Amino acid sequence: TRTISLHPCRRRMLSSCTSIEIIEPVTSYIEERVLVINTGGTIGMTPHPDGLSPEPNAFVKNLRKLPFFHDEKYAKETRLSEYYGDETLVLPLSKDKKRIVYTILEYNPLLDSSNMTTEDWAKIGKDIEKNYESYDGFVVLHGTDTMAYTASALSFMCEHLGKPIIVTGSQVPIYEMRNDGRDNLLGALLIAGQFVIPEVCLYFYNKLYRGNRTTKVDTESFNAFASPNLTPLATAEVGITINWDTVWRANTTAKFQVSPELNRNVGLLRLFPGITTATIRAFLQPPMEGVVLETYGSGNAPDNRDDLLAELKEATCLRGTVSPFYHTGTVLLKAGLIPGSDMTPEAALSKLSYVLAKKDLCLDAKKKMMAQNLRGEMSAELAGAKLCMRDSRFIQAIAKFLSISCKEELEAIRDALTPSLACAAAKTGDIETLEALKEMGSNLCLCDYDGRTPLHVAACEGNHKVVEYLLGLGASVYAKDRYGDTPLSNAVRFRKKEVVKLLRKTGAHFSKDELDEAGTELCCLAACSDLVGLEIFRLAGADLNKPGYDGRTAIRVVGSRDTYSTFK
Ligand code: ASN
Repeated sequence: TRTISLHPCRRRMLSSCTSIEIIEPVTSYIEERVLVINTGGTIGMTPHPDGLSPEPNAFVKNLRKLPFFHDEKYAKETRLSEYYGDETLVLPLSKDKKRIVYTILEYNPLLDSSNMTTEDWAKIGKDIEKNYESYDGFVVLHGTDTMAYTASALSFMCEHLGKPIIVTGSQVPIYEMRNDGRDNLLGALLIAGQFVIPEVCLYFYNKLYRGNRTTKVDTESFNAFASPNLTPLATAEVGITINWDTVWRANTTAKFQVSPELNRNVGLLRLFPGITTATIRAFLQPPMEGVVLETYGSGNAPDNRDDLLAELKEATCLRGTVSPFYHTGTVLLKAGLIPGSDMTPEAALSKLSYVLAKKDLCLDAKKKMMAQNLRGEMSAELAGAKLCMRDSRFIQAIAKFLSISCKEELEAIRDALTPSLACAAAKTGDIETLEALKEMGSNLCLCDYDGRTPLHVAACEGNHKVVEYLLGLGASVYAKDRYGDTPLSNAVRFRKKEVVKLLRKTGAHFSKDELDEAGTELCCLAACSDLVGLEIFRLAGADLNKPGYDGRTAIRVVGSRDTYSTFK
């Protein structure tokens, strides 16, 4: 075991202070960093003569005064502001013994979400991209009126996402005595800082939803959002329970990137009895490039309105929900419309906007993309991975031994045992067993009792094939074990060059702390002429010019010209 967490510069700052007693209690916690982007919304509004409006430069100051949003004692002891600036606060220690250090980036002007446009979505996306490697998770404070649109749009713009982005806000300003803002912000911070849920989510009234599945349903209740076609990803009651089987993962080995371009020539047309051809024709006129058509029931439209169908045939549209049970449903498919499955109108519209902005795709490719499930925005066919006693003699034997037979108990055994079994299989490179565990319904991205995932183990072993296989299933490169180690730091420690390369390609990176600490480690390696070690650190993203604790760089330590030229 090693002591981790505090930033080395802060550790050094602390060790230079005279009172030694204060150093001990604060050095053994893992700090997680969250960036809070404050775009506005009711959560930070104050009353003005014309009604509620956002209050600039007040949010951090006010949170600083609330003990459950800022632990002043810890901040002082660890010189938090000195290191990260005045916009950074720290939550009290979480139940899991983690410190969530969060920095607030306030937009100017702060906006009521009714005033937001696609440009604001792009700005949020770009700010996340700019800060992606410096934080473990992101919280976006936002007004509720258009929150479901923003969450949907961000989910498409953020490609190959590996970290949580949680959009939240409130119905009542955080400054009022009775409000929902405190619970919403606190819940979002705790989830973003402690769980690697690689999705754009929306957190409201103790529930974490997939952002592109939500819609605002109530202006009066604290329970303002619903996710009609998908159960929540997590619930925050006495404890926070994550529904890991529902979590969507980008199963690629590509790096995170934001695609901020959106096409604004899109529209949402709701069919209603008696709608005229003239209305439809006017709606479909240029510059309109894409339309989401909200139909009746399970995707039906009148089948006795040739005039209307003729207008629609002219266009390329998307249908809200589809099940071609009725003749009134099949007519739309025949008219060339793309079925929208169970997408919300918000998701369908922002997806259309995102897809139409892809300049390098032809119309057919765009149509194909619209019909694909890109970010879990529509229901996919179930893989049929259900636990069945017949499937595993091992689980069956344990179940028999423990005299249990009901499905829930079996699933509990499966969930308790399979992470360890999967880690063991990853160690020996046994993809067949991993495959069998997956078929049994096990989630190979989950961690064992020590927070270690099969990807950590495969990275230690340098098992390239297993690493590739697990990444293909969406295993997270950002998972941290109980010592704060990621698969990348494991691969570096055990010098698995090819695995380091693959993890880097997938977007893995050293944390800011690791990068700062690397200076000293590099000097030690240089002092022992350990070229392989230096090369691994370079491949993992460390800067060979980073000075160590005494200000010297590894290159200076090496001294020899030959070695120097290898790393220049
Ligand atoms: N009008 C506010 C907004 O969307 C509503 C809210 O945040 N509750 O910004």
